[in-house]
Amino acid sequence: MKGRVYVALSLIVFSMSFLAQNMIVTAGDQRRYTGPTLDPYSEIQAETNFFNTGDEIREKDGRRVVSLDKGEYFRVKDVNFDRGMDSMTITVKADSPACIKVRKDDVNGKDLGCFMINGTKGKYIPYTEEMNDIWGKSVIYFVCSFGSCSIDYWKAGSDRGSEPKDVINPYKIVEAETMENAGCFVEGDTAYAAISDERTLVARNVDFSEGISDIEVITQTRWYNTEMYIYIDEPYGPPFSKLLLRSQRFGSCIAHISSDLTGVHDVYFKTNNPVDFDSWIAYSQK
Ligand SMILES: [Ca+2]
Ligand SMILES: [Ca+2]
Repeated sequence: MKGRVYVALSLIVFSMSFLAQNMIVTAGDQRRYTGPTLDPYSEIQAETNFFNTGDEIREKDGRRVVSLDKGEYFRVKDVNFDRGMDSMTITVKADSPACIKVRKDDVNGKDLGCFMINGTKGKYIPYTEEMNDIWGKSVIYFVCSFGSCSIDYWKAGSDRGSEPKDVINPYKIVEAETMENAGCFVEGDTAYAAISDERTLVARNVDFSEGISDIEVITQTRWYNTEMYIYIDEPYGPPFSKLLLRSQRFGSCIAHISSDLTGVHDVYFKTNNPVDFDSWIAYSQK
């Protein structure tokens, strides 16, 4: 019972701190409505996080911080990087050298950048570093990879203003022949791309802000045991999804996806045999 009360209280405290942050609620186009998000271009308190293996502590001056030792991290989700990112500032204290890595999607995910912190002599000091770009509603991790430190708050920097990035909407049909490296062939009314073990296709800057539950492809192939492999951001390593293609005439094949993928990514398609690839579409998690 005590545990339950604690969880309920934590949720209330968390919801309140989330609300106190720079929350944006986007109305307008209902299809694009993705719920409340955090504005990373204003200060976000480190203690506003969705998971934390470090300790949340209150300093003598009243500030609340997240204290991380080597290997510990905290996760922040629903961060709306709608202006991208080129730098980040964290306000941090360390008694000896420490390193904080900022990663996307996963605690072991791609590095966006890294802060090398010297001893700060008991003070909280802002550190700014260049960051790799990230777009759209995303999940990021702050990982302490060396030493120990305490983070008070953080803020992303972008000098691009609010011009929207040219992104692909995967929740509408994406014609395969419009992707990079596709080539364009026509059979009857269908324009399609050629894909094979030697020809990888890529759709860049695909905005998965609404998550992904399934992916559907329209293909045809004369080859048996033909598989399509889908990769995110890099065309190697374990595939994000795999589909068995059976249609000899243009037809549909759907794969269920169990992943928390969100944000903007490059999507690579490969097959083990020659395939005519008409189009694909993703289904959101709603
Ligand atoms: Ca704080
Ligand atoms: Ca097509």
